[in-house]
Amino acid sequence: MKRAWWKECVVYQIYPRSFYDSNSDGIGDLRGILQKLDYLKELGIDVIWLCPVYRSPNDDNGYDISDYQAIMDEFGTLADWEELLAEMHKLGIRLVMDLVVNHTSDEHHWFQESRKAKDNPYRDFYIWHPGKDGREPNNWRSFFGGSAWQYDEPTREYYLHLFSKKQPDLNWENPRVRREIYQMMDWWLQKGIDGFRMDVINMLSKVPGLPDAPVVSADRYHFGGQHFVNGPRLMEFLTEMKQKVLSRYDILTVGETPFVTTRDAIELADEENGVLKMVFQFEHMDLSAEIGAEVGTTKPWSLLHLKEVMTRWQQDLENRAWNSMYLGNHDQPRSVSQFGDDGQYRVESAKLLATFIHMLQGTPYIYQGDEIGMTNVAFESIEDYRDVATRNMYREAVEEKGVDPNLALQVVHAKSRDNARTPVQWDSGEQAGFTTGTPWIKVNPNYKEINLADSLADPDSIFHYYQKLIQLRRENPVIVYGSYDLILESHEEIYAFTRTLEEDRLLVILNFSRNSPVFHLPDSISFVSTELLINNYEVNPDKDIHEITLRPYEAGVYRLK
Ligand code: TEU
Ligand code: CA
Repeated sequence: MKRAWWKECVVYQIYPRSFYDSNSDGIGDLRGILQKLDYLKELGIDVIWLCPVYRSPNDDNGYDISDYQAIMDEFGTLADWEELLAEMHKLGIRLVMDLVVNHTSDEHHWFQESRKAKDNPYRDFYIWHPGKDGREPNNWRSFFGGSAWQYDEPTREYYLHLFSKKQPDLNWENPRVRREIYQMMDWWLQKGIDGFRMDVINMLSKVPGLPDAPVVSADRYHFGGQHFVNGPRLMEFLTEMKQKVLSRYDILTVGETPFVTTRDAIELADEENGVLKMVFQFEHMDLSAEIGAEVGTTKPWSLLHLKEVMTRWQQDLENRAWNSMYLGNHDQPRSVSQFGDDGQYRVESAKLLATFIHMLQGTPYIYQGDEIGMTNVAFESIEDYRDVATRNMYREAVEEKGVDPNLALQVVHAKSRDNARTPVQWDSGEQAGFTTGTPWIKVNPNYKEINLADSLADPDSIFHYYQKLIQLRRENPVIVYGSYDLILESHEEIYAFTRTLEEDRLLVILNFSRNSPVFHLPDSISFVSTELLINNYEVNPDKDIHEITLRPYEAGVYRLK
């Protein structure tokens, strides 16, 4: 594989609203991030992916943008942002900005114009259609519940919104839209940013005629992905974007690409001439949480499935394309709650999951708070939830489908995006040290046991374990570039694999269970001696690794010499 800084780096994702509040209004902000940069430097990360900080009415916490070239008032000013970027660069930390161009806010001036009249010059910036037989133009379901169409009185037509009705989809067929977007991207790049994370970038191109989705249930609206995921003109649009903007900068570009196969990913992030540097795909996440799933559905996952999916991605992309490694973000439940054990083995399993994402091929992404093992939250009332998707789906389930409210709330507890959006737990003081005001969303009540101050004081903490993993990755090219080989393929509790780069070989052993299975090294793997790189329990470094009785959620990495 070709060497590149964006393959070697570790990314830390910040959801600014919940990171740190510098002025007591209960909302995290840019100066809050500035104040915590030393902490991030100490953790050792190289890049920050900053979720949207642009002007927004916050229907979807910044993913509904009303001005791409202004900072959201609650977050600060453009001057604050510039200071943040300068300080980051001084510390050697790069900045990747979120790019949300599948849709804008309905309060963006383009949309304000667009909705006024059918002959408005901005009309074709969005996707408008007359109704069909007194109903929506087609049967597509919005990711956030209900129809993907909204009737708009002034012109008596519907506009398309794959997400909330305050997020109208842009019409990428219109060259003027594309030109405006490219100019805006260039404006940020000229300010010196180091890349873009591109929100639902594989949904830009819709199939002409916008055909109905297949009817799969008695519901009125259905998932229309086949008509807008990796649509007919997607590659053309992204090739143009690369040509006009991206190719002129040495940047990290990562496409958030739900529903892609490894083939799609290779096309998008091809090692030689891809339009993006890497994809951020969801197949492993979808094992336990269907994207856009309705309230009322939860899905158990199994280690064998996880292995199958991860292994396929590792193998198919090898020498061809680059991937992102993550187990949680701002749209997902907390990784330790979803893939580990957030009770008795919280610390062990959080370290195991960290080992997992750092030891695979791909760029690791740490979501804020995962480095201290923050967990899901279970608010007592739906009123405590803020996420538009959670609230819509709860309402739809309870009011329209008659789902028992307690059951619906249980699903919210397990799956709500707000699990990841409670404030970062800085210390054991009031409001977890996040704010001295009233936080926009409640803090997780477990902050007295789980917080950063305690993690920093404890040499054995999850934080220090992450620090060590990041350091190891920096020192060992085999972790970044080595090829992946699965061993013990059908073991139901142990996930083990090797990474090989020329003469250098690592063995990674992960016990994904609360039990104590025995690890037997396959005969095919031979070596003269071993060196222990990291383990989440005390171990004798000279231990014979041919047979190991693993402890619950034990994770270990050995060099085979
Ligand atoms: O997410 C895209 C996406 O597919 C998710 O909304 C997903 O459907 C949902 O989170 C299921 O859990 C991106 C952003 O990451 C998300 O925060 C935005 O809400 C969304 O796009 C719209 O911009
Ligand atoms: Ca604030």
